Amino acid sequence: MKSNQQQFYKIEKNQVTNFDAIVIGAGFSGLYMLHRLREAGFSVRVYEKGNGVGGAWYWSRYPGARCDSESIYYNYTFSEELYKEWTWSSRYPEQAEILRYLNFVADRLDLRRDIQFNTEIKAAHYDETHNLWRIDLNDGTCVSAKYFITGVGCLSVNATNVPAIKGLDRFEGKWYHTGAWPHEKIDFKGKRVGVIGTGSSGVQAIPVIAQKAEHLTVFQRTPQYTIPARNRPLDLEFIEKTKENYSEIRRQMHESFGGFPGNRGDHSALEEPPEKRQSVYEAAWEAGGLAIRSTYKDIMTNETANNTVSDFLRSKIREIVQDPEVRGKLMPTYFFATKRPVLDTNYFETYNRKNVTLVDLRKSPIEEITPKGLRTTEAEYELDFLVFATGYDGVTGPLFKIDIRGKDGLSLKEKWEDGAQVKTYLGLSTAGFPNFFIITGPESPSVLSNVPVAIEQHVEWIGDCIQYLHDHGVETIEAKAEAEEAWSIHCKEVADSTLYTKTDSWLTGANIADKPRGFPIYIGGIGQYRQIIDEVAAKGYEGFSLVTHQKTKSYQ
Ligand code: N01
Repeated sequence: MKSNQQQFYKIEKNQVTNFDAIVIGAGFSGLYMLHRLREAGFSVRVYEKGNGVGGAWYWSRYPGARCDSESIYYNYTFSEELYKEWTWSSRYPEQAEILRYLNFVADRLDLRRDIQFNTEIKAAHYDETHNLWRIDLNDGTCVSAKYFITGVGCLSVNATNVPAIKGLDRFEGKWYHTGAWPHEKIDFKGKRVGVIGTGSSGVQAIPVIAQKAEHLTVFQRTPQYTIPARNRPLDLEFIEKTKENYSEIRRQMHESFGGFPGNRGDHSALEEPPEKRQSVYEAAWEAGGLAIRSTYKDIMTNETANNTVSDFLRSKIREIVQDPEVRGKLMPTYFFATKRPVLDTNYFETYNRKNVTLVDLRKSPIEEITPKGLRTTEAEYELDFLVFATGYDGVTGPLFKIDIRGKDGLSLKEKWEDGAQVKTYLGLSTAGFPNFFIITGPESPSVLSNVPVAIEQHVEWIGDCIQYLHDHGVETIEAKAEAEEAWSIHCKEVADSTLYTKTDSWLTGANIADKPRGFPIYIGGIGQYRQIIDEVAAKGYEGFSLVTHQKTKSYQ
């Protein structure tokens, strides 16, 4: 089904219905996947629910939304030209700027002509007779493709977590979820606002809303460690230097542990004299950002080592927050960074404001949402606006929103949920689902790395794989069950050798009732992961079944 090299389809709605590849989502993943396959001459169609490109950055427009990867690393690196044409304005890019960047990429690479916006993929079923994926869209259209590729990401608007709290339907005020924020401006001026949740989204939104609202009530279930972002404008000299060093920066990003250049600590926090360790943590706190996590090699693997940095961060909360009772409520107890670490701008300082109240939900849980506000076991809080910063059904949630079925009608949800464990081969594919690829899928580095780097790895691997299949006359590629079993065991062993699995979080699935617990992220490092997947490809896609020259009926 391969089209001529460089010959692109002009696609009008309903005109062409069979493609070499169909991709879901026009975020970082889908845009690059489209470009990569189209450049190789394949016909590709991207379906996107939103009315524009951007993926999560199209939807997450909440106040204060900003990425916590530094901007100069939060972009594509596959094209030197593209890299050099774009200039970030500040150390951490705000949501609107990331959206502008992705629009710039879409325009620059002329991607929109192969993206159908305002369209959701409802179902994708593998048709074994024709070796095709049949895909149902929300407008009733059915399309098909040889390859089906998801670029839905791990955190999607389709999988926002709005807790089932009694009474929400009777609330007379307005409510919003941070991950599905309205596109029109919400004016908090003079309003009584409640925010539930103190993860990355809540920590960013709370200080900004507090500046506008008449009164802000924060409903906190788990206190959070956060580190100052120390955001600042980037100066021209720095930007020019970055652009000059493009090749070296790209190399370091791709070979590193987390997708960022920079060294990781090579010795134990416990080998360091306490005064020296304190000064290392102070320097990291002053510099801002996530580097504190990498100051010593055992912060994420040794409880005592982790306690040294957790204690340090608690001491900072004590220094910043004035009211002793509020300070007590804000003191986190879990191992630092075993929930996804968070960066902030004036988060703890916000609790010194007179118009901010902190409610400790562990002491007084939510009973119900009332027409006028929210009632805990201790009090009722009257609210005009209620903001759910309550996160997502992460990693598998976005995939399970689509009825994906492989061979013998097996559904992805049934396979992974009934087996009580996600199983993938390399986080890229799963047995029983031929010609199906998952960009930043479960059991790949994804959300515990600098995500655009993880995306580039996957897109390039998938692009090369599809080219290989075409060149070698391969009809189908499918992960072998034993290869995926071994990969899943390996991922689990790596996770269990760290402290991550000791804390309940959205990473373990603990935030969603009845979700099977696990840790579906490969945390062996992005550089190491690249070596593994590249070696698999170099060995002719070891661990996959490749079927060639199979007679298939053409699909009408
Ligand atoms: O969601 P979260 P998020 N009652 O799941 C609480 C990425 N991201 O949207 O910890 C009361 O982290 C929950 O409490 P607890 C990033 O990967 C990146 O903030 O479960 N509270 C927690 O406090 C991030 O990790 C950026 O006890 C409830 C909060 O809600 C991921 O998205 C910015 C509750 C949810 O925190 C998700 O972050 C934003 C309930 N029923 C997001 N249910 C940047 O790059 C949940 N909570 C900066």
